[in-house]
Amino acid sequence: MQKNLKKKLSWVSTARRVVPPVKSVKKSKVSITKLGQVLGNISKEKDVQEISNLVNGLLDDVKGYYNSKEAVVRLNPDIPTIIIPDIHARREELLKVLMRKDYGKPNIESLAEGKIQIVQLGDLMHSEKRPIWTAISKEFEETGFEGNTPKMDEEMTKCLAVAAIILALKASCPENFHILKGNHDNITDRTDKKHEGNGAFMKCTYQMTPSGPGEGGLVPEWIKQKVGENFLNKYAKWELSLPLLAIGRNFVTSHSEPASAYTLEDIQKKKEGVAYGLTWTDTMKGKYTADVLHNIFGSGWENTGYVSGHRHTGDNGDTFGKEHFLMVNNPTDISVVIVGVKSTDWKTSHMVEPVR
Ligand SMILES: [Mn+2]
Repeated sequence: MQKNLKKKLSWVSTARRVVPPVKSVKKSKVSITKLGQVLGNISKEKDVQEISNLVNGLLDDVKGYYNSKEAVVRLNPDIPTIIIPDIHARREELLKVLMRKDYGKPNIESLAEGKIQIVQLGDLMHSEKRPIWTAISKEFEETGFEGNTPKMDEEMTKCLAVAAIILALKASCPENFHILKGNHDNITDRTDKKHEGNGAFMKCTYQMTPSGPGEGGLVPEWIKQKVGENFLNKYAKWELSLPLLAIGRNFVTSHSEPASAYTLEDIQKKKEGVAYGLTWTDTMKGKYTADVLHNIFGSGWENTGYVSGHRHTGDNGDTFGKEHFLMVNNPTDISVVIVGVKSTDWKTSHMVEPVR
């Protein structure tokens, strides 16, 4: 690996020049074409070492934008918002969202020009396809992830590419691009429900390897072998610094629906259980969403809406018959929620768009 390191690092430094360090970036000076090219390269890149180096550098670039005590993002009320729910390693689908022209030009260009903002609801990793994890579990049983691991390399290339795209967007457009923590944003597969909101998981692996690690545990095993423990800990620290909720002009959004009638203060102070209750909540069909909207918007809450991802829905999301709650997480294509600024009424200001 050492002999190729110089060559690999030169690729990274080229990419890093194109996605400039955040401190020198001004919105108007971001080269959109070049940013687009870098994102295109990331989407095709196959070399795990190069991508992890890129992610490693980008984690440094975004450091100044995160403070683990800030759980709430206040969005710009004057520009439209695109909400992108769970990604789960779907890098091509994510790029389709960025290249779509919802406001006359590619969304990534509108984003960098400050004309729109994007909120991504977390869950970057773990493909949600059982056959992939069956093959990876077998690979782990046979190799312990030492030597060649083509199946897990393929999965992790996609996961790390998604992370690189998200981090590059944050580094280039820090004021207009936001990511909230999802329950899968737990790269070490830790369990600390009370404070971190983290829980270990296996969704696609349990039937195959009842005794082995789930996909949550396979990821850190692979990273320790192929990338290193420093990277693992650095990435985990970033995940824990992610905010939990974003407040727009007439909506709020979090990874999962709220598990309780949280107040703004509960969320801002990350009171015990809040991180878990905004990232892991199983389908309660919007039981507490109206309470949270009321707590945040006061008497005007009836014109507002709550958007979450997390549980699978069809193309157009699911309202469970509730006007003020929209759950969107289309497991095939990514469906996005677009909230315009022409109307102040939630019902007429948003739409759900499957991206194909
Ligand atoms: Mn989730």
